[in-house]
Amino acid sequence: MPFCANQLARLQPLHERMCAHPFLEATRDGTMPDDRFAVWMRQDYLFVEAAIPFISALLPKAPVRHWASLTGVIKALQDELTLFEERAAAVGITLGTVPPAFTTHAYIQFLMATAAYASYAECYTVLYAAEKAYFDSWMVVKAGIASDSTWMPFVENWAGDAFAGYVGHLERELDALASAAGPAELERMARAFELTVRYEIAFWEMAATGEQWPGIEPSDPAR
Ligand code: MP5
Repeated sequence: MPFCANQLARLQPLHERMCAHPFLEATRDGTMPDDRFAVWMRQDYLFVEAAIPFISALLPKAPVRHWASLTGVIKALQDELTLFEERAAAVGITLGTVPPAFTTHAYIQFLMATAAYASYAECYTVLYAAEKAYFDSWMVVKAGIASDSTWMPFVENWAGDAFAGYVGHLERELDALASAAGPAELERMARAFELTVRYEIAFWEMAATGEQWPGIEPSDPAR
């Protein structure tokens, strides 16, 4: 079985938990309070910002045949930042003024550590697993969200045909990288895949609960 299909089968229970997350269901059903959705927007804006140096750090490790697609990803991430800014302006919220939440911070550090210390195939595994997670998550939202929802542009970004094609491309390339990897690297790739899915669940959870950093008490002054 190709690497991606194998990992998706192995991680199916986790994947189902991610797709059934109350954050996604409430966004789909139109019951997500705007201020809670704004938590996700502010945190994901930070994540997308950090994804640009992550992808940039992959270029020196990448085969030359991947350079064009990776630079395309950087451009797409920049367009995504503009999408966030445009949606934030539409609903009157500010971006870039809050620090990363604990989970956002951890996920970004995981990206940076992977880029610094892991092989290209492991880095590509994280990229694929994160993009696939967003595609599948936003497909859940797409299945029921009102067509005039304020959040529709996010659905169109991550659950549209262009993104589906991009995720399919990543899958084929990752399967090719995996078929050239030895057993030890394949094991590290499988671990990176699973960690990424767990971070994705944690990210929805962080947004849904308005997670605080350890050590913060409700009585502390707002930060
Ligand atoms: C993505 C994202 C998708 N924006 N945020 C998280 C937490 N996971 C995955 O990545 P991209 O690069 O924005 O399509």
